[in-house]
Amino acid sequence: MSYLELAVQVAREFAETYGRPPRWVVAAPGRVNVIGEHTDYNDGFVLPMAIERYAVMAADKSADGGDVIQIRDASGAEPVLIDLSAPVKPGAPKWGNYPRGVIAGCLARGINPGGLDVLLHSTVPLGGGLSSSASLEVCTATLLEAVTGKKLDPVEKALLCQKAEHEFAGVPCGIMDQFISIMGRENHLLLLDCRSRKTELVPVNDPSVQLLIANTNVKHELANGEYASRRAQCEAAAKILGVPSLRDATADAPENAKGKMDDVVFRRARHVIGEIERTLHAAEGIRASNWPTVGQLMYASHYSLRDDYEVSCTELDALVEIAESIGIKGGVYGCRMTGGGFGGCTVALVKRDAVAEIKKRMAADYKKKTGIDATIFVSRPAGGATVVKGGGAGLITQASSNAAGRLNPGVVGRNDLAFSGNFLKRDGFGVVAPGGDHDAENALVDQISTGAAKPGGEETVCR
Ligand code: GAF
Repeated sequence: MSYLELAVQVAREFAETYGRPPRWVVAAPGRVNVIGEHTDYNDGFVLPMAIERYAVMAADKSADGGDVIQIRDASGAEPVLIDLSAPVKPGAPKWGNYPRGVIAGCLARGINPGGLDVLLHSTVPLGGGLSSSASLEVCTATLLEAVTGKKLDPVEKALLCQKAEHEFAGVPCGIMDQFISIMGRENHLLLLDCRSRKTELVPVNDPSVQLLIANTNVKHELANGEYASRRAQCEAAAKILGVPSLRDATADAPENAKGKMDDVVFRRARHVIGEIERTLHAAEGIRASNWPTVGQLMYASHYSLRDDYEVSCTELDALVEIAESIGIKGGVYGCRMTGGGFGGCTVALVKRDAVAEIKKRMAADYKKKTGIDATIFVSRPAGGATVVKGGGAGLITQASSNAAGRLNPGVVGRNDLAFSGNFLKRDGFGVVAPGGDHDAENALVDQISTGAAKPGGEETVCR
């Protein structure tokens, strides 16, 4: 489902819940990290993309005019109530700590939306390593921007969301997830230098490949404590090597200092230093559409995460082994675990025309090996957080120009159809672009009707 279709659905759910239509609808995507794992908090490089799975919030000013933000969740989780007349602190229910932390950060910057009635609906799988928490944080910050009309600088916004996760959810995460949820761009990966925070968009427009995400549907409990301990081990390694962070260490530094560090710290450092190198090589490989090389780097990343960093698990390893046994002949260039680890998802680089067969094989073999049903889907690189309704003309117009821009290389999908004024009007979204410029949408609809462009089905169609 495109974010527009999802937004329309969530707007309806809001109306069912609160008895009136929402004034604002915003969406923020989850992400899959193609390579560069556990490098962000070592000042290294990461190469994620936003995915077509979103946290969406529909909202209106609170019906009673009070100072409470109430967030209901479409899945029926316990609602969150945040009273803005008192200091905002962590509390119950736990999932509310992500929005609470973001709201506290916004209030500290003078971004005060007043009381709100909010409905949240997320299609980012929880605990799947696809950044359900970061998408929730970024979605909250985007909502507050839309309501108050005060726009945060994107880097400041990412750091505010990261701080919420550190201080309200107690997870000492890096900056990758929040950055990509904000700065994702359709059909691009984001090469992020986590030290300078400089970003480079790396286009992925070869229609012969796709990224296939497979959810193990397991999440091992130790994840949070282990994450913090990895971070501490990296800091210990950097200290022993006499560098500000592992980003600054040379490839042979851990080997040369082996006598000074225990084996675990040595292997953690070896992973991070090697992974930073692999990420830069993979970006080069993607720029050159050198898919076999990118695939090999993905496998190397997985083995290093499994053996040196020890954040994989039998279920993730099973999926990677299955992918490897399918091999390039069967359409798989490479595969690795993605995200923090201890469960969650793998990401595979695959040939587009082999996707259906690969999905079938991975699902069947995984079930045979583990007894668990995997959830497997493709996603093209999606755009970052968006105000779908109520934010003025800007974003929807920008989205439609992107769609129109994409017509020349000839990529048209279901998302693009959603930009047609008809779709939006039919679903009561006629006001999304008040006074906005619909030329790009009209051009798209014209091209579709004359056959110059083809709308897709579930998947993007490439010509
Ligand atoms: C989690 C964290 F939130 C990220 O910052 C990153 O460290 C990732 O694990 C591992 O690469 O998603």
